[in-house]
Amino acid sequence: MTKKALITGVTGQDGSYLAEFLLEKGYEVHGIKRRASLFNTQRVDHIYQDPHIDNARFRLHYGDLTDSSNLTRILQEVQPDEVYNLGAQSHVAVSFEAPEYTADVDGMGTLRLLEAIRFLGLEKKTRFYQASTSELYGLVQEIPQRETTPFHPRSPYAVAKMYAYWITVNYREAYGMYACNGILFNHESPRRGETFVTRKITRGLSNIAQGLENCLFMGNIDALRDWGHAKDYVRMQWMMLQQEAADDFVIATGVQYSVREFITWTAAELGISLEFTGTGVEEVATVTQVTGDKAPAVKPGDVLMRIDPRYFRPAEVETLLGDPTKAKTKLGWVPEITAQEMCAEMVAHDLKSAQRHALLRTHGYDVPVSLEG
Ligand code: NDP
Ligand code: GDR
Repeated sequence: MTKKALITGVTGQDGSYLAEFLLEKGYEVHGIKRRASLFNTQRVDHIYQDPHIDNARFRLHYGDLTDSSNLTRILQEVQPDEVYNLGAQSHVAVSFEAPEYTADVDGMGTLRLLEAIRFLGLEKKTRFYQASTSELYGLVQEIPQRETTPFHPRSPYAVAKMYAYWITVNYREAYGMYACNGILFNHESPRRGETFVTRKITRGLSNIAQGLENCLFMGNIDALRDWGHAKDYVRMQWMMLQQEAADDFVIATGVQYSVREFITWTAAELGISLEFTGTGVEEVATVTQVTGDKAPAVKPGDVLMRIDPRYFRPAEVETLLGDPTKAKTKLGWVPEITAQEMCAEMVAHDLKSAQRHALLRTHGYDVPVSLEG
């Protein structure tokens, strides 16, 4: 029997990698996509299958985590063996701007999905994965953070995700559902949203290297994160649903770097050496040397990065470092891609895009950088 999976957030970074992964495993994959004025399916276009052909194994459904009736109807139609709840307003800084919406989608949305599963009598058939987050640890109580570390969320996003975490545990305990939390630390890729810090850096510096932008404006570059690759992390999401009993797991690499280090790696990938001088909001990164041919628009003395306090958050998570021992020992999961390798892959992707854009510009086709992708 072909297994069926339903993914919320299929148009996002993780949703696209997970859909690919499950299709390779032979699953029939259903994804929930929000209605938008643009297609917004760039991350899954390469696996799209025309629904008119026989045996199409990838299908998209219009839906939204704020709409119970819609979730119930899709679940009833699909009758999935596995549900992966990846849909969320996932930007921490944006959650301070839109706290109520974030609570509705990230917190209540999880409840709506669990309740729809129960209402349809699928609670013994359907396994449920909840995209929990290292942001739950916020103001960290223990280093490194593990499954037993107390939570102290520091943003409306993290507080909403805390509700989602506990309602998942509650449905497991109350109704015997196979429901798991993956407490995932930051994971990135060339498909990462452009406003998250790693992608902002790889894309921004690649654009600067090609003369499309002048300077990168950053927030707290002292922040420390445990960065992994999204491909490694979606594999683990699936593994968590294949166990005998449902459980919660920290997914992390166990290695931590600063945002400043990520800027340095990115610049190095482009053949640029940087020197950081000044402190606080006065800190700048200046070019000391350029080698190779990847950054023709950059020369020594250029200031490539400045601090803009508008990227500071009302409450910051300064440091996160995960302990993935439980995932390694119980599930045999080991991340295969290092943060530096991931950075190189992201730069290669963004540089190619910047070079294409620069070429178009040279020939008089001035597409806005934001639309060129
Ligand atoms: P993305 O922001 O790339 O994707 C989020 C997805 O959720 C998109 O498909 C988005 O749709 C969808 N979505 C947003 N609002 C709604 C809504 N109201 N109803 C239905 N779908 C909605 O996030 P990631 O792929 O990076 O992360 C996946 C999940 O994992 C998220 O829940 C995130 O909070 C969580 N997480 C992520 C980590 C990371 O480092 N990446 C770490 C820990 C947890 P659209 O394309 O239309 O915007
Ligand atoms: P985070 O990721 O908040 O950890 O949430 P993000 O990449 O946005 O920030 C990481 C750290 O970098 C600092 N920072 C900046 N961040 C952004 N976005 N833009 C900047 O200019 C900038 N300058 C410095 C931030 O202050 C922060 O400390 C991500 C999301 O994917 C969540 O959904 C997920 O739950 C967590 O990771 C784990």
